[in-house]
Amino acid sequence: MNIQTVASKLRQVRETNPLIHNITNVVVTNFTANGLLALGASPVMAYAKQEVADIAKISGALVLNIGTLNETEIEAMKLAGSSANAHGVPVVLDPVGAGASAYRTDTARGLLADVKISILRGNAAEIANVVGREWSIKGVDAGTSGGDVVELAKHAAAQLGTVVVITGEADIVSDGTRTFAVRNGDAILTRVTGTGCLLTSVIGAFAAVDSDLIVASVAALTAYGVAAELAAGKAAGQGPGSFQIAFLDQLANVTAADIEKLGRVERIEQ
Ligand code: ATP
Ligand code: TZP
Ligand code: MG
Ligand code: MG
Repeated sequence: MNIQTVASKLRQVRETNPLIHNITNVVVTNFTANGLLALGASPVMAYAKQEVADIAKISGALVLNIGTLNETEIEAMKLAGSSANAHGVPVVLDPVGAGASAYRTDTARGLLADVKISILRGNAAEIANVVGREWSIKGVDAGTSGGDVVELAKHAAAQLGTVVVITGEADIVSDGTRTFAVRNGDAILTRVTGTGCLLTSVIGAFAAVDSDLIVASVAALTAYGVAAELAAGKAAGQGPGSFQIAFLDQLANVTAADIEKLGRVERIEQ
């Protein structure tokens, strides 16, 4: 996968303007919709069990996010997921806070059991807890325990039969066989809530335009990380509030040429 291929996926998202069906949490709903619009995708948030199957089947991707979960929403996620599966629509899952409570861990595992998930995206603690490994977590934020994130991504992908994306200072993508690291982004992303959740939906937008889910994930992470770096430059010396606005602007303004110049993608051979 060369950087030109990675960069070309951003153009494809903007040309295609894919509809992304999100069943997400109440914290990040508006930010996610605005982020997808800025990038060049078309968001829809739809939760009612009476309609989720219809919306999922006409979408380019379905994104499930358990950030503020409840029974009604989980039921809707399963209905939407089964419709997406039946119609060949990729499903991306963000297991927000898995490991922080048994309910979150069990729900994430239940969704993986009942719905064919194409891509699972979380921080290291969430992914570790989904596959039954010890890893400390503080609410919805990754804990501090160090560990081999590359090994974890490969193990989780092989165990679950999905592409796994683990984010942090470096982002790791693996299907259990092919593994890549993306080293873009800025630490100020950790000071704005929902930057992980929006990223999961952005991965959905790229999965809508490329059925190679490794390429889609790497391209999404690179575009997102480069946009964040450009935004951090624009908002330098200010704070997370200014960064959040600058970041939405850069999701709209980042170009394929920026990605070719600034993208840091590495294949991991081990
Ligand atoms: P957490 O709740 O642990 O913050 P999250 O769901 O918000 O998890 P992150 O891991 O923060 O997800 O990933 C969101 C974005 O922030 C990704 O693009 C990731 O690359 C970026 N990111 C996270 N930490 C850093 C860091 N220290 N330096 C640069 N970019 C980072
Ligand atoms: N609480 C429940 S969901 C949520 C919070 C703070 C948002 C988490 O967003 P992210 O993208 O994982 O930082
Ligand atoms: Mg974060
Ligand atoms: Mg998160």
